[in-house]
Amino acid sequence: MSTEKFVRFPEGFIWGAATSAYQIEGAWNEDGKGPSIWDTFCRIPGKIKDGDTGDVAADHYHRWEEDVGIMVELGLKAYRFSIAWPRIFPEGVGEVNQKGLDFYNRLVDKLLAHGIEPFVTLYHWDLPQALQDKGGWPNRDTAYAFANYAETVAKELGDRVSSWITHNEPFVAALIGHFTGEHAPGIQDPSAAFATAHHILLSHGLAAQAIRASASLKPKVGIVLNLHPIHPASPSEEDKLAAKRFDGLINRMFLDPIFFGKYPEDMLELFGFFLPEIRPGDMDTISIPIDFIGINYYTRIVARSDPEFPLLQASQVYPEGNEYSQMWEIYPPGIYETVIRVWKDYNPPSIFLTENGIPVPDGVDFDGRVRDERRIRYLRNHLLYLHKAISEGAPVKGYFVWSLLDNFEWAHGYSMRFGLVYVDYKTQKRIIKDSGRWYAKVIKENGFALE
Ligand code: IFM
Repeated sequence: MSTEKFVRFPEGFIWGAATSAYQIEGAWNEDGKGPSIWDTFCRIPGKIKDGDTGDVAADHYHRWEEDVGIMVELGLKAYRFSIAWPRIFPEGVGEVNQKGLDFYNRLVDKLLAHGIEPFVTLYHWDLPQALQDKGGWPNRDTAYAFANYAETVAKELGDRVSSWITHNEPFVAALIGHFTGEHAPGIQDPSAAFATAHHILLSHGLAAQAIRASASLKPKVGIVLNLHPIHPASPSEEDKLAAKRFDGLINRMFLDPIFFGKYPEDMLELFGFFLPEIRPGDMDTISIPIDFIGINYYTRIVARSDPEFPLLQASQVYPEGNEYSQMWEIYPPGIYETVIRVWKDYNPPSIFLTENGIPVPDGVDFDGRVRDERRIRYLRNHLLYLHKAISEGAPVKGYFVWSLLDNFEWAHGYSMRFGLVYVDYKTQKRIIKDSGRWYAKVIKENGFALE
Protein backbone atom coordinates (compact mmCIF):
# COMPACT_ATOMS: atom_id res chain seq x y z
CA MET A 1 0.00 0.00 0.00
CA SER A 2 1.39 3.42 -0.94
CA THR A 3 1.76 5.88 1.91
CA GLU A 4 2.36 8.72 -0.52
CA LYS A 5 0.42 11.89 0.07
CA PHE A 6 -0.23 14.13 -2.92
CA VAL A 7 -0.07 17.89 -2.42
CA ARG A 8 -2.76 18.95 -4.86
CA PHE A 9 -3.39 22.59 -5.76
CA PRO A 10 -6.85 23.97 -6.59
CA GLU A 11 -8.28 23.33 -10.03
CA GLY A 12 -7.18 26.08 -12.43
CA PHE A 13 -4.26 27.17 -10.24
CA ILE A 14 -2.01 29.43 -12.33
CA TRP A 15 1.56 28.14 -12.51
CA GLY A 16 4.01 30.64 -13.91
CA ALA A 17 7.51 32.04 -14.02
CA ALA A 18 8.64 35.66 -13.90
CA THR A 19 11.33 37.90 -15.40
CA SER A 20 11.89 41.61 -15.88
CA ALA A 21 12.95 43.63 -18.91
CA TYR A 22 16.29 45.01 -17.78
CA GLN A 23 17.35 41.69 -16.30
CA ILE A 24 16.89 39.63 -19.47
CA GLU A 25 16.33 41.69 -22.61
CA GLY A 26 19.69 43.25 -23.46
CA ALA A 27 19.46 45.29 -26.70
CA TRP A 28 19.87 48.32 -24.48
CA ASN A 29 20.09 50.82 -27.33
CA GLU A 30 18.28 49.06 -30.17
CA ASP A 31 15.19 49.91 -32.17
CA GLY A 32 14.85 53.38 -30.73
CA LYS A 33 15.03 52.49 -27.02
CA GLY A 34 16.15 55.37 -24.81
CA PRO A 35 18.55 54.87 -21.88
CA SER A 36 17.17 53.95 -18.48
CA ILE A 37 18.55 54.78 -15.05
CA TRP A 38 20.01 51.24 -14.95
CA ASP A 39 21.92 51.82 -18.19
CA THR A 40 23.43 54.86 -16.52
CA PHE A 41 23.99 53.33 -13.08
CA CYS A 42 25.79 50.25 -14.44
CA ARG A 43 28.33 52.51 -16.07
CA ILE A 44 29.39 54.06 -12.77
CA PRO A 45 32.57 52.22 -11.70
CA GLY A 46 32.13 50.12 -8.57
CA LYS A 47 28.34 50.03 -8.52
CA ILE A 48 27.84 46.56 -10.02
CA LYS A 49 29.84 43.42 -9.23
CA ASP A 50 32.53 42.81 -11.85
CA GLY A 51 31.39 45.89 -13.76
CA ASP A 52 28.51 43.91 -15.31
CA THR A 53 25.73 45.66 -17.22
CA GLY A 54 22.37 44.68 -18.73
CA ASP A 55 23.57 45.68 -22.21
CA VAL A 56 23.20 42.11 -23.47
CA ALA A 57 21.85 40.22 -20.42
CA ALA A 58 20.16 37.00 -21.59
CA ASP A 59 19.64 38.52 -25.04
CA HIS A 60 15.93 37.85 -24.74
CA TYR A 61 15.14 40.77 -27.06
CA HIS A 62 16.54 38.65 -29.89
CA ARG A 63 15.82 35.19 -28.49
CA TRP A 64 12.27 35.71 -27.27
CA GLU A 65 10.84 33.07 -29.62
CA GLU A 66 13.22 30.45 -28.33
CA ASP A 67 12.35 31.53 -24.78
CA VAL A 68 8.62 31.17 -25.41
CA GLY A 69 9.43 27.71 -26.79
CA ILE A 70 11.04 26.88 -23.43
CA MET A 71 7.95 28.13 -21.59
CA VAL A 72 5.86 25.82 -23.74
CA GLU A 73 8.19 22.92 -22.94
CA LEU A 74 7.82 23.67 -19.23
CA GLY A 75 4.05 23.81 -19.61
CA LEU A 76 3.77 27.29 -18.04
CA LYS A 77 0.22 28.55 -17.68
CA ALA A 78 1.35 32.16 -17.24
CA TYR A 79 4.40 34.31 -17.83
CA ARG A 80 5.07 37.46 -15.85
CA PHE A 81 7.36 39.93 -17.64
CA SER A 82 7.90 43.66 -17.51
CA ILE A 83 7.78 46.29 -20.19
CA ALA A 84 10.77 48.60 -20.56
CA TRP A 85 9.28 52.07 -20.28
CA PRO A 86 12.19 53.61 -22.27
CA ARG A 87 11.45 51.26 -25.20
CA ILE A 88 7.97 52.77 -25.42
CA PHE A 89 8.84 56.36 -24.54
CA PRO A 90 12.58 56.90 -25.11
CA GLU A 91 12.19 60.29 -23.42
CA GLY A 92 9.74 59.08 -20.78
CA VAL A 93 6.90 61.13 -22.29
CA GLY A 94 6.13 62.57 -25.73
CA GLU A 95 6.72 60.54 -28.83
CA VAL A 96 5.87 56.84 -28.76
CA ASN A 97 8.42 54.40 -30.19
CA GLN A 98 6.25 51.99 -32.16
CA LYS A 99 9.10 49.49 -32.53
CA GLY A 100 9.14 49.12 -28.76
CA LEU A 101 5.42 48.43 -28.66
CA ASP A 102 5.78 45.97 -31.54
CA PHE A 103 8.26 43.87 -29.58
CA TYR A 104 5.71 43.33 -26.80
CA ASN A 105 2.88 42.87 -29.31
CA ARG A 106 4.77 39.97 -30.86
CA LEU A 107 5.59 38.48 -27.48
CA VAL A 108 2.00 38.69 -26.23
CA ASP A 109 0.65 37.16 -29.46
CA LYS A 110 3.07 34.28 -29.27
CA LEU A 111 2.27 33.61 -25.60
CA LEU A 112 -1.45 33.60 -26.27
CA ALA A 113 -1.02 31.34 -29.30
CA HIS A 114 0.43 28.81 -26.86
CA GLY A 115 -2.19 29.33 -24.18
CA ILE A 116 0.22 31.12 -21.83
CA GLU A 117 -1.39 34.01 -20.00
CA PRO A 118 0.67 37.22 -20.01
CA PHE A 119 1.00 39.05 -16.67
CA VAL A 120 2.39 42.46 -17.59
CA THR A 121 4.41 44.51 -15.09
CA LEU A 122 4.66 48.15 -16.11
CA TYR A 123 7.50 49.23 -13.84
CA HIS A 124 10.33 46.97 -12.80
CA TRP A 125 12.82 49.75 -12.00
CA ASP A 126 14.05 50.91 -15.44
CA LEU A 127 12.94 54.54 -15.35
CA PRO A 128 13.77 56.48 -18.54
CA GLN A 129 16.94 58.44 -17.84
CA ALA A 130 15.30 61.49 -19.42
CA LEU A 131 12.82 61.55 -16.51
CA GLN A 132 15.59 61.05 -13.97
CA ASP A 133 17.22 64.14 -15.48
CA LYS A 134 14.03 66.03 -14.56
CA GLY A 135 14.14 64.83 -10.96
CA GLY A 136 13.02 61.18 -11.27
CA TRP A 137 10.52 59.71 -8.80
CA PRO A 138 11.09 62.37 -6.15
CA ASN A 139 9.47 64.72 -8.66
CA ARG A 140 5.67 64.34 -8.57
CA ASP A 141 5.45 64.84 -12.36
CA THR A 142 6.92 61.36 -12.83
CA ALA A 143 3.71 59.88 -11.42
CA TYR A 144 1.69 61.54 -14.20
CA ALA A 145 4.22 60.48 -16.83
CA PHE A 146 3.80 56.91 -15.58
CA ALA A 147 0.01 57.11 -15.91
CA ASN A 148 0.42 58.36 -19.48
CA TYR A 149 2.78 55.45 -20.25
CA ALA A 150 0.33 52.99 -18.63
CA GLU A 151 -2.51 54.35 -20.76
CA THR A 152 -0.47 53.98 -23.96
CA VAL A 153 0.48 50.38 -23.20
CA ALA A 154 -3.05 49.47 -22.07
CA LYS A 155 -4.49 50.88 -25.33
CA GLU A 156 -2.02 48.81 -27.34
CA LEU A 157 -2.08 45.50 -25.45
CA GLY A 158 -5.34 45.79 -23.54
CA ASP A 159 -7.30 43.88 -26.18
CA ARG A 160 -5.22 40.76 -25.34
CA VAL A 161 -3.71 41.26 -21.89
CA SER A 162 -5.99 41.14 -18.89
CA SER A 163 -3.56 40.86 -15.94
CA TRP A 164 -1.74 44.11 -15.14
CA ILE A 165 0.80 44.87 -12.44
CA THR A 166 1.55 48.54 -12.03
CA HIS A 167 4.75 48.30 -9.95
CA ASN A 168 7.22 45.75 -8.76
CA GLU A 169 8.48 46.18 -5.17
CA PRO A 170 8.10 49.93 -4.55
CA PHE A 171 10.03 49.48 -1.29
CA VAL A 172 13.14 48.50 -3.24
CA ALA A 173 12.78 51.24 -5.85
CA ALA A 174 12.29 53.82 -3.10
CA LEU A 175 14.64 52.76 -0.30
CA ILE A 176 17.38 50.82 -2.10
CA GLY A 177 17.38 53.24 -5.02
CA HIS A 178 17.17 56.46 -2.99
CA PHE A 179 18.26 55.78 0.58
CA THR A 180 20.98 53.11 0.60
CA GLY A 181 21.82 53.95 -3.01
CA GLU A 182 22.74 50.37 -3.89
CA HIS A 183 20.34 50.44 -6.82
CA ALA A 184 19.78 52.99 -9.58
CA PRO A 185 19.63 55.94 -9.47
CA GLY A 186 22.05 55.56 -6.52
CA ILE A 187 20.73 58.44 -4.41
CA GLN A 188 21.31 58.48 -0.63
CA ASP A 189 18.74 60.86 0.76
CA PRO A 190 15.80 59.88 2.99
CA SER A 191 13.59 62.68 1.65
CA ALA A 192 14.14 61.44 -1.91
CA ALA A 193 13.35 57.89 -0.74
CA PHE A 194 10.03 58.82 0.91
CA ALA A 195 9.07 61.13 -1.94
CA THR A 196 9.71 58.22 -4.30
CA ALA A 197 7.57 55.90 -2.17
CA HIS A 198 4.66 58.36 -2.18
CA HIS A 199 4.90 59.19 -5.87
CA ILE A 200 5.19 55.55 -6.90
CA LEU A 201 2.10 54.73 -4.84
CA LEU A 202 0.28 57.69 -6.36
CA SER A 203 1.33 56.59 -9.84
CA HIS A 204 -0.01 53.10 -9.07
CA GLY A 205 -3.49 54.52 -8.43
CA LEU A 206 -3.34 56.82 -11.45
CA ALA A 207 -2.16 53.96 -13.67
CA ALA A 208 -4.89 51.64 -12.37
CA GLN A 209 -7.47 54.24 -13.44
CA ALA A 210 -5.77 54.71 -16.82
CA ILE A 211 -5.64 50.96 -17.49
CA ARG A 212 -9.29 50.51 -16.56
CA ALA A 213 -10.26 53.40 -18.84
CA SER A 214 -8.16 52.23 -21.81
CA ALA A 215 -8.00 48.43 -21.97
CA SER A 216 -10.72 46.79 -24.02
CA LEU A 217 -10.54 43.41 -22.23
CA LYS A 218 -11.80 43.82 -18.68
CA PRO A 219 -8.50 44.32 -16.85
CA LYS A 220 -7.44 42.88 -13.53
CA VAL A 221 -5.07 45.35 -11.92
CA GLY A 222 -2.72 44.76 -9.02
CA ILE A 223 0.60 45.78 -7.51
CA VAL A 224 3.50 43.61 -6.39
CA LEU A 225 5.11 44.10 -2.98
CA ASN A 226 8.15 42.40 -1.48
CA LEU A 227 6.90 41.30 1.93
CA HIS A 228 8.65 39.62 4.83
CA PRO A 229 7.69 38.24 8.20
CA ILE A 230 9.75 40.17 10.73
CA HIS A 231 10.82 38.39 13.90
CA PRO A 232 12.55 39.94 16.91
CA ALA A 233 16.04 38.57 17.59
CA SER A 234 15.13 38.17 21.29
CA PRO A 235 12.02 38.54 23.49
CA SER A 236 13.30 41.90 24.79
CA GLU A 237 11.00 44.93 24.41
CA GLU A 238 13.76 46.72 22.44
CA ASP A 239 14.01 43.95 19.87
CA LYS A 240 10.23 43.72 19.61
CA LEU A 241 10.16 47.43 18.82
CA ALA A 242 12.94 46.92 16.27
CA ALA A 243 10.82 44.23 14.57
CA LYS A 244 7.77 46.51 14.61
CA ARG A 245 9.76 49.27 12.93
CA PHE A 246 11.10 46.98 10.22
CA ASP A 247 7.57 45.73 9.65
CA GLY A 248 6.35 49.33 9.42
CA LEU A 249 8.94 50.41 6.88
CA ILE A 250 9.01 47.36 4.63
CA ASN A 251 5.47 45.96 4.87
CA ARG A 252 2.89 48.35 6.37
CA MET A 253 4.27 51.52 4.72
CA PHE A 254 3.05 50.06 1.41
CA LEU A 255 0.18 47.78 2.42
CA ASP A 256 -1.64 50.34 4.59
CA PRO A 257 -1.92 53.11 1.99
CA ILE A 258 -3.00 50.64 -0.71
CA PHE A 259 -5.66 48.95 1.41
CA PHE A 260 -6.57 51.56 4.04
CA GLY A 261 -5.69 54.83 2.30
CA LYS A 262 -3.32 55.99 5.06
CA TYR A 263 0.27 55.64 6.15
CA PRO A 264 0.82 53.82 9.46
CA GLU A 265 0.79 56.16 12.47
CA ASP A 266 4.08 54.88 13.90
CA MET A 267 5.79 55.43 10.56
CA LEU A 268 4.39 58.94 10.28
CA GLU A 269 5.80 59.68 13.72
CA LEU A 270 9.22 58.40 12.70
CA PHE A 271 9.44 59.52 9.10
CA GLY A 272 6.54 61.89 8.45
CA PHE A 273 8.86 64.85 7.95
CA PHE A 274 10.58 63.03 5.07
CA LEU A 275 7.32 62.61 3.15
CA PRO A 276 6.60 65.05 0.32
CA GLU A 277 3.44 67.15 0.13
CA ILE A 278 0.42 64.84 0.23
CA ARG A 279 -2.27 66.58 -1.77
CA PRO A 280 -5.99 66.20 -1.17
CA GLY A 281 -7.21 63.11 -3.00
CA ASP A 282 -3.79 61.41 -3.09
CA MET A 283 -4.68 58.77 -0.52
CA ASP A 284 -8.00 58.02 -2.27
CA THR A 285 -6.14 57.52 -5.54
CA ILE A 286 -3.58 55.26 -3.89
CA SER A 287 -6.26 53.14 -2.25
CA ILE A 288 -8.34 52.60 -5.39
CA PRO A 289 -9.64 49.02 -5.11
CA ILE A 290 -7.33 46.50 -6.73
CA ASP A 291 -8.16 43.11 -8.18
CA PHE A 292 -5.21 41.32 -6.65
CA ILE A 293 -2.10 41.82 -4.59
CA GLY A 294 1.14 40.25 -5.75
CA ILE A 295 3.48 39.02 -3.04
CA ASN A 296 7.16 38.45 -3.69
CA TYR A 297 8.42 36.20 -0.93
CA TYR A 298 12.03 35.15 -0.47
CA THR A 299 13.00 35.33 3.18
CA ARG A 300 12.19 36.62 6.67
CA ILE A 301 13.95 39.35 8.62
CA VAL A 302 15.24 38.88 12.15
CA ALA A 303 15.56 42.31 13.76
CA ARG A 304 17.36 43.68 16.78
CA SER A 305 17.54 47.10 18.33
CA ASP A 306 20.57 48.98 17.02
CA PRO A 307 20.82 52.68 17.93
CA GLU A 308 23.72 53.09 15.48
CA PHE A 309 21.59 52.17 12.49
CA PRO A 310 20.17 55.10 10.52
CA LEU A 311 16.39 55.62 10.11
CA LEU A 312 15.13 52.59 12.02
CA GLN A 313 17.55 52.29 14.95
CA ALA A 314 17.23 48.61 14.20
CA SER A 315 19.28 46.17 12.17
CA GLN A 316 19.04 42.71 10.74
CA VAL A 317 20.74 39.69 12.30
CA TYR A 318 21.48 36.32 10.78
CA PRO A 319 21.03 33.65 13.46
CA GLU A 320 23.68 30.95 13.45
CA GLY A 321 22.72 27.42 12.56
CA ASN A 322 19.95 28.41 10.14
CA GLU A 323 20.05 27.61 6.44
CA TYR A 324 21.18 30.33 4.05
CA SER A 325 21.39 30.83 0.30
CA GLN A 326 23.98 33.08 -1.37
CA MET A 327 21.78 36.05 -0.51
CA TRP A 328 19.31 35.31 2.26
CA GLU A 329 18.12 33.00 5.00
CA ILE A 330 16.01 30.12 3.70
CA TYR A 331 12.80 30.20 5.70
CA PRO A 332 9.89 28.35 4.03
CA PRO A 333 7.29 28.89 6.82
CA GLY A 334 7.56 32.61 6.05
CA ILE A 335 5.57 32.24 2.84
CA TYR A 336 2.68 30.85 4.89
CA GLU A 337 3.01 33.52 7.55
CA THR A 338 3.10 36.31 4.96
CA VAL A 339 0.13 35.08 2.94
CA ILE A 340 -2.01 34.53 6.03
CA ARG A 341 -1.11 37.93 7.42
CA VAL A 342 -1.96 39.74 4.18
CA TRP A 343 -5.22 37.80 3.87
CA LYS A 344 -6.31 38.37 7.49
CA ASP A 345 -5.13 41.97 7.92
CA TYR A 346 -5.93 43.36 4.46
CA ASN A 347 -8.51 41.02 2.93
CA PRO A 348 -7.49 41.35 -0.75
CA PRO A 349 -9.87 39.91 -3.37
CA SER A 350 -7.11 37.60 -4.54
CA ILE A 351 -3.42 36.95 -4.03
CA PHE A 352 -0.69 35.86 -6.43
CA LEU A 353 2.73 34.72 -5.32
CA THR A 354 4.43 36.77 -8.00
CA GLU A 355 8.02 35.79 -7.11
CA ASN A 356 9.70 33.06 -5.11
CA GLY A 357 13.10 31.57 -5.81
CA ILE A 358 16.70 31.10 -4.76
CA PRO A 359 20.14 31.92 -6.14
CA VAL A 360 22.27 28.79 -6.51
CA PRO A 361 25.80 28.69 -7.95
CA ASP A 362 24.69 26.24 -10.64
CA GLY A 363 27.07 24.67 -13.11
CA VAL A 364 26.75 22.35 -16.08
CA ASP A 365 27.80 18.75 -15.41
CA PHE A 366 29.82 16.77 -17.97
CA ASP A 367 26.67 15.25 -19.42
CA GLY A 368 25.16 18.69 -20.01
CA ARG A 369 22.70 18.58 -17.10
CA VAL A 370 22.35 21.21 -14.38
CA ARG A 371 21.58 19.38 -11.16
CA ASP A 372 20.20 22.17 -8.99
CA GLU A 373 18.75 20.03 -6.24
CA ARG A 374 18.93 22.88 -3.77
CA ARG A 375 16.50 24.92 -5.85
CA ILE A 376 14.11 21.98 -6.11
CA ARG A 377 14.17 21.61 -2.33
CA TYR A 378 13.59 25.35 -1.85
CA LEU A 379 10.64 25.50 -4.25
CA ARG A 380 9.08 22.32 -2.94
CA ASN A 381 9.28 23.42 0.70
CA HIS A 382 7.82 26.82 -0.09
CA LEU A 383 5.03 25.30 -2.15
CA LEU A 384 4.21 23.03 0.74
CA TYR A 385 3.69 26.03 3.03
CA LEU A 386 1.82 27.91 0.32
CA HIS A 387 -0.49 24.93 -0.02
CA LYS A 388 -1.11 25.03 3.72
CA ALA A 389 -2.19 28.68 3.45
CA ILE A 390 -4.50 27.84 0.55
CA SER A 391 -6.04 24.93 2.40
CA GLU A 392 -6.83 27.29 5.28
CA GLY A 393 -8.74 29.50 2.85
CA ALA A 394 -6.26 32.12 1.64
CA PRO A 395 -7.36 33.24 -1.85
CA VAL A 396 -4.07 32.44 -3.62
CA LYS A 397 -4.71 32.02 -7.33
CA GLY A 398 -1.25 31.47 -8.74
CA TYR A 399 2.49 31.13 -8.17
CA PHE A 400 5.42 32.41 -10.24
CA VAL A 401 8.97 31.15 -9.85
CA TRP A 402 11.67 33.79 -9.95
CA SER A 403 13.00 33.33 -12.48
CA LEU A 404 12.43 31.71 -15.84
CA LEU A 405 16.04 32.37 -16.89
CA ASP A 406 19.32 33.10 -15.16
CA ASN A 407 19.68 36.84 -15.47
CA PHE A 408 21.22 40.14 -14.37
CA GLU A 409 20.77 40.30 -10.59
CA TRP A 410 21.11 44.09 -10.17
CA ALA A 411 24.11 45.07 -8.02
CA HIS A 412 25.24 41.41 -7.99
CA GLY A 413 25.52 41.39 -11.79
CA TYR A 414 25.59 37.88 -13.23
CA SER A 415 27.06 36.30 -10.09
CA MET A 416 23.63 35.09 -8.89
CA ARG A 417 21.71 32.50 -10.87
CA PHE A 418 17.98 32.35 -10.11
CA GLY A 419 16.75 30.58 -13.27
CA LEU A 420 14.84 27.39 -13.91
CA VAL A 421 16.83 27.63 -17.11
CA TYR A 422 20.60 27.97 -17.19
CA VAL A 423 22.04 30.64 -19.46
CA ASP A 424 25.59 30.36 -20.73
CA TYR A 425 26.30 34.06 -21.09
CA LYS A 426 29.16 33.47 -23.56
CA THR A 427 27.08 31.56 -26.09
CA GLN A 428 23.56 32.43 -24.83
CA LYS A 429 22.79 28.72 -24.91
CA ARG A 430 19.84 27.79 -22.66
CA ILE A 431 19.67 24.52 -20.68
CA ILE A 432 16.58 23.57 -18.70
CA LYS A 433 17.86 22.79 -15.20
CA ASP A 434 16.65 19.82 -13.16
CA SER A 435 14.46 22.30 -11.25
CA GLY A 436 12.82 23.31 -14.53
CA ARG A 437 12.04 19.66 -15.32
CA TRP A 438 10.75 19.18 -11.77
CA TYR A 439 8.56 22.29 -12.02
CA ALA A 440 7.18 21.11 -15.37
CA LYS A 441 6.02 17.92 -13.65
CA VAL A 442 4.44 19.90 -10.82
CA ILE A 443 2.54 21.98 -13.35
CA LYS A 444 1.43 18.94 -15.32
CA GLU A 445 0.19 17.14 -12.21
CA ASN A 446 -1.04 20.31 -10.47
CA GLY A 447 0.99 19.39 -7.39
CA PHE A 448 3.55 16.91 -6.18
CA ALA A 449 3.85 13.75 -4.17
CA LEU A 450 5.12 13.91 -0.61
CA GLU A 451 6.89 10.85 0.74
O1 IFM B 1 15.86 39.77 -9.22
C1 IFM B 1 15.00 40.31 -8.26
C2 IFM B 1 13.77 40.89 -8.92
O2 IFM B 1 14.10 41.84 -9.87
C3 IFM B 1 12.88 41.54 -7.88
N1 IFM B 1 12.63 40.66 -6.77
C4 IFM B 1 13.74 39.96 -6.18
C5 IFM B 1 14.56 39.28 -7.26
C6 IFM B 1 15.74 38.52 -6.62
O3 IFM B 1 16.55 39.41 -5.92
